[in-house]
Amino acid sequence: MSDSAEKKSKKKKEERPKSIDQAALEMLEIAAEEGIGTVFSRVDEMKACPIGAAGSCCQLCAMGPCRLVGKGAEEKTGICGATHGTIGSRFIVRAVAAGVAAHSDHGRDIARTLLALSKGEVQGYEIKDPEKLNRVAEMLGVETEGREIMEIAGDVARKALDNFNGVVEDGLSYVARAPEKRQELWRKLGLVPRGVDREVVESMHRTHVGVDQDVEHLLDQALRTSLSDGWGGAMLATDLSDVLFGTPKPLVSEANLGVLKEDEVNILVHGHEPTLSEMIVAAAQKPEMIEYAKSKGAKGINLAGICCTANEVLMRHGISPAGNFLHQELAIITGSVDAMIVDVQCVLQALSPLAQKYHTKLITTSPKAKIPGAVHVEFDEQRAMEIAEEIVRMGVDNYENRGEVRIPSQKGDLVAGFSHEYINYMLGGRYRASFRPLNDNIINGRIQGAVAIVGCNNPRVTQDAGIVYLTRELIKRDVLVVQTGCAAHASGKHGLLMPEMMEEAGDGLREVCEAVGMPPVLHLGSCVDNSRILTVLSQVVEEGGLGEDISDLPVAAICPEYYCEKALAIGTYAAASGVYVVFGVRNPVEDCKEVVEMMSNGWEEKVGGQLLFEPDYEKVLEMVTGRIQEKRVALGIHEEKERVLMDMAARREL
Ligand code: NFS
Repeated sequence: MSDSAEKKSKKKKEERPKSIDQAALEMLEIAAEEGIGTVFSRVDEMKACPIGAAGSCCQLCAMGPCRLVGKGAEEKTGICGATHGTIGSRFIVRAVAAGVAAHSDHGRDIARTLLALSKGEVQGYEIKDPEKLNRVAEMLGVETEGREIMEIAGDVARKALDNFNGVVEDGLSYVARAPEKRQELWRKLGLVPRGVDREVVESMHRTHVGVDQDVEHLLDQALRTSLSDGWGGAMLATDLSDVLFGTPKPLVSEANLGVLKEDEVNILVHGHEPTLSEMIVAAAQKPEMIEYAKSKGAKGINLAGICCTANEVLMRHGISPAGNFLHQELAIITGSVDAMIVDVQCVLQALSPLAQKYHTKLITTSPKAKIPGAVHVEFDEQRAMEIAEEIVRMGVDNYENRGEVRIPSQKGDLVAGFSHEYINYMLGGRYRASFRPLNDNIINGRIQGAVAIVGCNNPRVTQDAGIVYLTRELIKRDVLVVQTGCAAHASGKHGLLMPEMMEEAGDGLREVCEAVGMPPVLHLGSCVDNSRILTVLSQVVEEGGLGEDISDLPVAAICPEYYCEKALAIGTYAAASGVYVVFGVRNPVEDCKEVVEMMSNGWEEKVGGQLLFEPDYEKVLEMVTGRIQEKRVALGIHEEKERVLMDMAARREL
């Protein structure tokens, strides 16, 4: 690169805003003044390796690492003979397997908690949604008639564990929740997962050097493994969490660092699993604990969340999310976080040295995850409440050690808590809960289609920018948006989850939102709750009038700011379920042309879905709206209907 070109590109990099969130920008200024590094500054110091970034590096064995670069790179192979295609597919299979393992291990632990509860071996848990337990039992083939609730719970948990262990004939139980046609397709293609663990193990085996070397065959394994997450591990995690902790219903809350309180003990739950955070919620609300906080000079205890744990406790208790993935360090820099309790996933190792610079107590709790420098208080369901109280007390005790506190004022109002059950009820009413009104409004064109905007933040792109831009543009075009994970956090911070957003929606979507009383952007929960979206899609197909399979629906999914393997697992199971999926940031296998071709056109032909990568958000918008229109044409519902404003009768009909 010439000097001037280099200067230009440097300038360009400097010009890119780190975030569109004012709270983040304020905290970053403070961090810079104090010479504190964050993920935002480290990303500038660490140039991504361009060889690895595009999928041209294989480091699976000690003959390498091999780099397929330079003149004639496309024709080059690794020392073993592995082509770009093999290297890229192995990367995808392994990333999917890791993502599936993460979600599914989370699901397995919830199943184990349910089993322990059924045997009376845990403290503080109960079955909060017995009706859902019965519905799940039915799905899993567990007898409910005339049986005690704990007997049913025990069998449901065992059957769930069988799904993980692969002790299921004919594949995973929840495959039966998919539309008939989809199930047939999966069976025909041999894509029905045979057990979560089995698929993850086989993925690791097949990608070991010297085993599977065929792009299509390898990527079929990525599809099947991912399905064991979407229609297995994650779906069980969601359903069993609802059984244990309650099925979400809409509630109001606030999001962003502004939810932290200057005069209360701030305790942040961060990570993913709701088992401990549920207990922390209960412990922090105990009158004796609040009294204890008062005895230390605080006005009370303020619980808030980061990342997907935040979504779990938001959805069920209205606990405020303090921020998404890129906010975890910024929260500590406010100087107001007395304890940050983490379990698994998306927890930056940098938190530990950072917490030591401030007064924050960083507490690890999972038997699976320790961080040097953090205090480890291991979680154990048998003493769940005792441990939760111990942890809350640690936060309270730390209140008096605070130094300077600088909490940004920004926070957004939000509505969250849209489970698929609630959406059904909201649309159809208590006595005739159904997706009919949604289908009808898609057919008549008031709603053009639906798009899921999900997933992470990534410091390589401006925080929240893609999520917020695409959400706004889509609702303007009469596209209903559903969200989960850090994307939902972003929308919450920026006020996009409020019913008032219908003002920004297109006329058609706005009419429907007004009639039903729902926001045009629905928060469906944490990342494992993407499984709720699969359930909604299946029910919409079942309702009729929009084709026979998920791949017939005018829908798409976007993960604009992805960073982790879990996101790739989710994107892959969505594609395997027939959804058109676009990721932002960059294509991790860009140099592997065969792989890119297979995941786009190949998968379109095979499973009716695709997994694409496009960093330009305007192009992403074009791509997904184009897809929606294509599907409307295929369904024969594309003709512009004469716009008739809804009268009272039509509203009543809704
Ligand atoms: Ni999911 Fe990404 Fe992490 Fe949750 Fe946030 S980063 S893939 S959204 S917290 S898992």
